[in-house]
Amino acid sequence: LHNDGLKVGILGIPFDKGQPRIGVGNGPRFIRDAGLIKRIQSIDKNMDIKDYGDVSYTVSKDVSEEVENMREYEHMASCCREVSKNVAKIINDGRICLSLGGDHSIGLGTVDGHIQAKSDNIAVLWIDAHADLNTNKTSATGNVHGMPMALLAKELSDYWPYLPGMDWQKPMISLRNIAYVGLRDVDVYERLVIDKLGITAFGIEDIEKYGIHSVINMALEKVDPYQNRSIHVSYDIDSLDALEAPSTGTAVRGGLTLREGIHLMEMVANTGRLGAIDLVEVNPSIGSASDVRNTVDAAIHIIMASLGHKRQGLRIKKIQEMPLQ
Ligand code: 6HN
Ligand code: MN
Ligand code: MN
Ligand code: MN
Repeated sequence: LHNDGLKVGILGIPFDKGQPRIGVGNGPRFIRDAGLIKRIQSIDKNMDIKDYGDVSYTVSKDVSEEVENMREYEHMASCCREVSKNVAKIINDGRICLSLGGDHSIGLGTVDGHIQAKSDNIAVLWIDAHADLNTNKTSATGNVHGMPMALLAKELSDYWPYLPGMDWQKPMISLRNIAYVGLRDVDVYERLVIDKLGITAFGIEDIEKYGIHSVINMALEKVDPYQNRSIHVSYDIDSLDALEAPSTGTAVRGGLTLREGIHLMEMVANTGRLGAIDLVEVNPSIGSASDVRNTVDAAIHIIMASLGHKRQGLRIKKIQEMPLQ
């Protein structure tokens, strides 16, 4: 069958200090408790799935300084260092790394770990209502979950002050190898940077105009033109419409449908080059019990599509595999 031999490693990252709302740290537990592993295994009984548990960290001394307008900087820096090591290890174990957030500041660590494991040869799809491209100078909130892309981008490294305890975070990615999909709530300086640096960015109006299928083909063509890079999908659940995924801290109406989210993940799965997925910003403390159920279930559908689940049903290749004889 198509996904025979797929190997997956799951990493929980119960980090919530990149934004002010409590609860997002419980995302990994809720997603696991909704039967994540069983449901992934149902895609293919031969899939090799290993749960690496949750990342833990302590704030180390060399990160104890404050950085202006970055709330809980020392926690983010310390946590992401551990995240990066763990993600690199899982990928080096030959597995697709599935990271469960946590808020989106952990994307700094997951992308860094992927870069380390694949010696720079990665391409990033950042699926989000937001660009997460603020520096500490441009951010109106000081919330570091709005900053990971700006921390990762080579082209923006001169726009940061010295960041204590972040020397591990190198090398960084070129903005040529990242694309946004789903943007619809972009801050004024983020827009300026996207336009000035020519970042590939498909807003929700582009999806309206071209459809999700063409948008993903165009995005992959841009970030991975020779089709040889390991693909990292950083999936912020708030890319989905607030009606599809209400339990998230910065929900925005008018977003992707779950169908579009699933389809884009199916397309990435079909490349055969998926290296890592982040599923972030599920906050079980927001909304009613059924809001939480819907949001967690949407997250699991997105994950399953990325790991080869087919809505049309699996096609059996050889007649000998037929169970009904
Ligand atoms: N996220 N642009 C806003 C900020 O605070 O910088 C919102 C960021 C949201 C981040 O959803 O991952
Ligand atoms: Mn602090
Ligand atoms: Mn985000
Ligand atoms: Mn977002």
